[in-house]
Amino acid sequence: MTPLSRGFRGRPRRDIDPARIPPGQYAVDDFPVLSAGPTPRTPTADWSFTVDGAIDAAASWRWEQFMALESETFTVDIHCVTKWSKLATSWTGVSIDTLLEGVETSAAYVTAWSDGGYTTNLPLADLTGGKAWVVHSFDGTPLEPEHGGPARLLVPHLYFWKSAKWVRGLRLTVDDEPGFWEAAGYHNRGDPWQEQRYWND
Ligand SMILES: Nc1nc2c(c(=O)[nH]1)N[C@H]1C(S)=C(S)[C@@H](COP(=O)(O)O)O[C@H]1N2
Ligand SMILES: [Mo]
Repeated sequence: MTPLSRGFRGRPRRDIDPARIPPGQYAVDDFPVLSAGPTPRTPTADWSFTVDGAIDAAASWRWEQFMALESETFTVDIHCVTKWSKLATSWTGVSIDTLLEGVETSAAYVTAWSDGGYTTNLPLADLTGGKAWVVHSFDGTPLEPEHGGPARLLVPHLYFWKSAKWVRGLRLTVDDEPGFWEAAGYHNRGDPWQEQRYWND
């Protein structure tokens, strides 16, 4: 019998290491778009990124200033609460550690806010220590507006709703303030490995 080339039966799926798929998730090859409203289109000429709230001095970068910050290109897996995971996604952006350099704060929480009104809340500790970025490129090309361009938050170790698209700032808060989906019943933290999908999970 002629061995059947795998190529004749369609392209085999990328080898997927099951250990990289959190419980209840499945891997996808495409890149779904999930937006709660219309896609804002802020020209980079009008764009800025602000860190403010419970800190002594707010900081703000215009687009050119932001793009001049030290950036990193890195590969991570992302996990949406609607159960798709996308492995080995490549991004370029600025580490939150860089954006918070020199910031003294008693705040333990952060609200990320976006053009269009979206917000999401996170413990400050989930944004620091090399775990989160504001990214401007996906796969080596400028981030598409549908996926959050010109820039989005990326917090790959939490469900993807924490990765605010069209992000414009981080507000440091002393008290934890539920964001858009968190106030609507999604889990406050959203760790995919603990399946923290909804408020009581
Ligand atoms: N500003 C904003 N950010 C957002 C959302 C949104 O509706 N608005 N949706 C969130 C959700 S639920 C997911 S799964 C991801 C989807 O990102 P994608 O469209 O690039 O896949 O963005 C998150 N960030
Ligand atoms: Mo999502």
